[in-house]
Amino acid sequence: MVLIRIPKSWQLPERLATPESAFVNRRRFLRNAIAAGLGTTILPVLGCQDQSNAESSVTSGTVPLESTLNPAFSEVDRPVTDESLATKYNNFYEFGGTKSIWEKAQALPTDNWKVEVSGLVKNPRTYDIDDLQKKFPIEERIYRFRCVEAWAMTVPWLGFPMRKLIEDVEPTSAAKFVSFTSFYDPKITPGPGLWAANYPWPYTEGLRLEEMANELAFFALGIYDRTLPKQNGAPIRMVLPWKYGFKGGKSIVKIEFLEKQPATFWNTLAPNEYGFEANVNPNKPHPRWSQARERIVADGPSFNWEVRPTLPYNGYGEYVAELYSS
Ligand SMILES: Nc1nc2c(c(=O)[nH]1)N[C@H]1C(S)=C(S)[C@@H](COP(=O)(O)O)O[C@H]1N2
Ligand SMILES: [Mo]
Repeated sequence: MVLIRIPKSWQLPERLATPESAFVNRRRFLRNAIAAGLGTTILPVLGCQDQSNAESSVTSGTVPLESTLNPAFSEVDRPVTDESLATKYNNFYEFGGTKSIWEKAQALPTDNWKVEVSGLVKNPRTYDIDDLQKKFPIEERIYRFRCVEAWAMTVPWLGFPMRKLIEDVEPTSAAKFVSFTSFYDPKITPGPGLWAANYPWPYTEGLRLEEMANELAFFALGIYDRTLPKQNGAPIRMVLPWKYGFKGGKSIVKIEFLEKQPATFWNTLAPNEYGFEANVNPNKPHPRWSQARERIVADGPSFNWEVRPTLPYNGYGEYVAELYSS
């Protein structure tokens, strides 16, 4: 089959404006520093900072990743989010409780990563990331992405369907649920601070086995034609586009096939706010806010972001509604 690749919005030349705006800001800062009489002393210091910034950019440690665009998921009803937004506006509580954690997340040690798959399977295995890349053809899928906080993005993910991993490890007939555990090391992942001292680390998520076997359920190894940036959950994270974003655990180290429904992070902390199922549903408000609408993450203050009606199952009902018919 021949795939004709249409350049995506984020590949078009106007994207080149992003580094330029960073440069303009730096110049403005320099001008202000000089106006404040700091010019001579601050200049050499700035030179050093420039270098360290280059070493820890939003895409530090990423490399290009080849993929084939899956024609079933080549576009959605809205533009792809700018890479510079998707890589700088994150939730990753291991590194803090704000959206601005991308620099702190650079501390995540991703070399020699292992993913242990165990529990009720015929072939328990420990994969490294190269194994996964070689074993499973890497597809690109453009999915809508909806956080329970009522903001949304559109992300070009690179990875493989979770179903491929199921076929490889062969769950036994006793397996009904799957638990997914994220990287955790209190020396490296400090969490959001003292107010969150009781958080049930490590971050865990869970699915019913049939949910994991659904066509949409995806393991991402990359975004925007490169391997995953650390703040986005390098080197492997879950993507479940019909569920709220918190179901998609980042930086997965362990996958366990189980008989019983596992405990999960947000559900343990606040069961009345974050259910185990957590399907996107405009008619089921969060106890503290409506889910009828969502805001599309964009440059500038959030009150200026486009507001759209929330779609049932985030627009993926044709794939997943039958999982919830009984
Ligand atoms: N390990 C871990 N995974 C996580 C989170 C987290 O805090 N820790 N946050 C979740 C939430 S609430 C969302 S919305 C998405 C955010 O993914 P992004 O930063 O790539 O947009 O990651 C999810 N996965
Ligand atoms: Mo979220």
